[in-house]
Amino acid sequence: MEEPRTPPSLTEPTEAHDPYPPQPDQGAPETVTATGKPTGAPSTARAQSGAYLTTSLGARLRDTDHSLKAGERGPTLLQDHHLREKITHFDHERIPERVVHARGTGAHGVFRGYGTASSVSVAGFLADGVETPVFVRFSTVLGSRGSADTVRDTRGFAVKFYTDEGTFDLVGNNMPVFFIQDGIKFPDVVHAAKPHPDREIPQAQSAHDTFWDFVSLHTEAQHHTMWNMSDRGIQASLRMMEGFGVHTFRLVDAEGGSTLVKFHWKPKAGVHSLVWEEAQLAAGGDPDFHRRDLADSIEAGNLPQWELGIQTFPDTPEQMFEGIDLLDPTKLVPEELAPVQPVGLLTLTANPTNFFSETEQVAFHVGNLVPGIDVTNDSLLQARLFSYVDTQLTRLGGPNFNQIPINRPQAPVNDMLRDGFHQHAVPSGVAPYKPNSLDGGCPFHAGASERPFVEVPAVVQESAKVRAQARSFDDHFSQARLFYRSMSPVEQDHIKSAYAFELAKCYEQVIRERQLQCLANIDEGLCVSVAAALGMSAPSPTIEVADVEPSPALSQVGTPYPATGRKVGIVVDDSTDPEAAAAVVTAVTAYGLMPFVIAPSGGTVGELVVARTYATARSFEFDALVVLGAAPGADAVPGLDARAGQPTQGAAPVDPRIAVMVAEMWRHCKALGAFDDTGRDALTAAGVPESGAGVVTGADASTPADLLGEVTELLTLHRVWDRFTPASA
Ligand code: HDD
Repeated sequence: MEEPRTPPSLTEPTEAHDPYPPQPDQGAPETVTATGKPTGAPSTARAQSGAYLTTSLGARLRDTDHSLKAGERGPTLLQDHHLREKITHFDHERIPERVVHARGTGAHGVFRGYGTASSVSVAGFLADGVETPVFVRFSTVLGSRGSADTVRDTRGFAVKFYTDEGTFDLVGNNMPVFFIQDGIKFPDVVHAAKPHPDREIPQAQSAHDTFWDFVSLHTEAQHHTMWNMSDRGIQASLRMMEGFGVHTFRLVDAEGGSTLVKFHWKPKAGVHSLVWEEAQLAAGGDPDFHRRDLADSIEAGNLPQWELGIQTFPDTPEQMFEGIDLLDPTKLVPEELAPVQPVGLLTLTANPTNFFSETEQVAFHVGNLVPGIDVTNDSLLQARLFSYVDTQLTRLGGPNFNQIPINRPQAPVNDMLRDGFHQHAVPSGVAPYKPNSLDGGCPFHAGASERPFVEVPAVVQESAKVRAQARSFDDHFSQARLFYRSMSPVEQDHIKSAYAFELAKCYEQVIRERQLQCLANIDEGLCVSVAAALGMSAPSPTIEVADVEPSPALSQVGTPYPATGRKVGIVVDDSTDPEAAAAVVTAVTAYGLMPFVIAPSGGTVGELVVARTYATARSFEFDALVVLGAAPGADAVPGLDARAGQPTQGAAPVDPRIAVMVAEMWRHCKALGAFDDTGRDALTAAGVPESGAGVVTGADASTPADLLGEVTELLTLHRVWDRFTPASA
């Protein structure tokens, strides 16, 4: 009998069936909001149909594994259309990555207006109960498409609202201020922050000479740089990140009256960050840390939510508020002076079906406005109004990028734009011009009752053409001081360490000296600490900077948030009772937390599926850790990691990887729980005191509710802050 060429268990299934539908959490194209509107790309955008492999034009293929050859060992024939089509298409699969914000991840969702903004804006999607589909893309700024998620950087927070009145894009960041006051400086700051042009290093970070060269010379960047050096530069999760429209925008009411506003996104899960060591570990251990967290949370039904809020200011000719120039994007308005008023709720509901088609091809533009929302003269914003369409012409290959499924509006479209590369529409009629009689005058101008977009008729002062900025933009330091002095001691310590780290990575002494001078102007104590860490002397301030009232709302520490959706690692070993492990998982889930069973090897523990093995788990993945048992796995290498504490005499041996994990969780001030002697042994091996802050021990894992209750309580504050000993204490 002839031998099979491959073992039967390795053969492909042969039963013909239609393409698999999207996974439940990817249902975007066919998902509808509560009011029945489709979200995201329309279902007609689905690429595949039928059970059989075909050419791009539908001819069925019987083989895609062998090219057409003149004999089994002969040369390949030019006539092989399938070979040529397959390779040609592959050769052109990549498009240019975004010039900034190249690394990103997206999700579909829905926005529901509260109606609270209706007195200041006629925008339909802000009206009470109106549901609007959205697509959100989060990003880092500096790194390439394949760079790590947890680098120290600003994060993009771009939201596309597919409203009935056209598409509105709110293209913001996770920081409320920007490096520059005028968009003409954008190429400068980006060139300085991107990798050095000669060696193209470092990737995705600001810890290098050209960045610090620029920001220490161009001092209006100091405020944004302070945010980057703070914990805001290393956010714990995209779900736990604030968003800001940065610029001052205008809202327009039914009478045509306008109000100046700043947009804020407030995460329901709270605003939380990593610590620097976690960020560094994650960048190597899981470069996809943030995108995985977002997708996993949505898939688990733990849907991320943000409230959209506005700070409002009278639209006076001066456009100043409490001495702050509202057109200066390097300044924020403290929430204590202008409270953020909630106007709607964003919920992310579905992962993209296809990363490239949706997340990569989505094209945002600050000029995508709807009736009721308009721009101001902020010169940073004005330059952006040009840049976002322009950049898509190269990135997406022509002027028809709004016809790509993810960019298609959900409002009816009747434009007179025609032809161009990648034209997908088949417009009817013969008169794409106005006025016309041949198409019966269609399309018509919308009258006042048809809710057209109307620009605010703001008066432009008569003045000479100048290349200059108003004097009110000259203060570059007082708000950097405001931010620093609003931080808790532990957050201030993190800022000092971040400056010390980044400047120590610079090679040029003159750049360090200049940045220390900037820090002296911002806060002398900060400057002294950073200088000491660099082994340099601290300069004295050179200018007088206004003293500022701290804004407690800027601090991330101290406000409790629901612990829902936090990740708890549950460490078991081969001797753990599966029923006790199941009881712990049940309790974790009952508290609204996400359980991850960590076992010596893969497979199952009783009925539980092992989420991580001792080899694949690392501390940065979990917000809290609960240990039931941690005896060495069969693949453990004794003394694998020198940082693991040695077991004390008489204690049972603990797997060195778990000892490292417990020690890291302790160092990173995360909640720790241990059951029975077997769990306590892991604490001992890691050098963690049982009586330490945020350490909870329990006698019996089969009744875990109390212990998990305490862990949940600890998680509401994100970290066990008491464990940090601020240097300034
Ligand atoms: Fe920008 C992308 C946010 C200033 C030019 N920007 C981009 C993205 C975000 C921001 C979130 C990614 C969008 C996506 O996910 O596709 N940008 C900001 C914010 C700014 C800002 C909050 C200041 C307040 N940007 C800014 C200026 C310019 C640009 C001043 C140019 C004059 N930005 C671009 C761009 C990008 C972009 C080159 C690259 C990819 C894209 O637009 O679509 O046009």
